[in-house]
Amino acid sequence: MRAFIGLGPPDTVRDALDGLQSDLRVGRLVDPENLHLTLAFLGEVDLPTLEALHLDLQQITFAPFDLRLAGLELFGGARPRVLSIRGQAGPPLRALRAKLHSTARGAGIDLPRARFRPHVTLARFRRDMPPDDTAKLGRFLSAHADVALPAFPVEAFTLYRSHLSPDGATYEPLADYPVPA
Ligand code: 2AM
Repeated sequence: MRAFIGLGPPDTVRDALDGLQSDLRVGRLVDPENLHLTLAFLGEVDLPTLEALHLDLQQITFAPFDLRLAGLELFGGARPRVLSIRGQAGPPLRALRAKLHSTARGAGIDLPRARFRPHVTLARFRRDMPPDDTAKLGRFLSAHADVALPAFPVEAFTLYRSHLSPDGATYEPLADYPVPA
């Protein structure tokens, strides 16, 4: 199955992102319950490997830290494909990601060494965006590019299964790994 490890924002942040998305009149919006920040994209993983990983993830400890989402970014150059909001890549977030990556590698999962660009994807766009939509997207960015949400505490990470469908992906939380009390 296709799986990844990520952070699900608290409801207050989901609501704020939902409010922001409702001003965006173009593209395919990510449903509020699917909003997340990916820490480790695992790709296709078989069940025994995922079960082994699950046991290893339960052993991970980290101190809770604050995360802030701020600033919109568009990917895809002249033909934007994705709109996301940036996560601040402070040392605690990087340290947690590094632990997750080494744990996943230890469980036999081959992770590509990509640069970490923490973000929450808000919407996806068709490559052939009509000019009207391009203009709407431009207006949305002028109004909201510098959005900054209140920081929230990260006290757990989540293992997700990704279900792909023609209507867009949905993400099913399989297990939460809270910091020990
Ligand atoms: P995206 O939001 O930028 O599309 C589930 O698909 C999650 O894993 C999404 O957050 C997605 O990022 C991310 N993802 C999908 N494919 C990926 C890949 N090849 N490398 C890194 N992250 C990926």
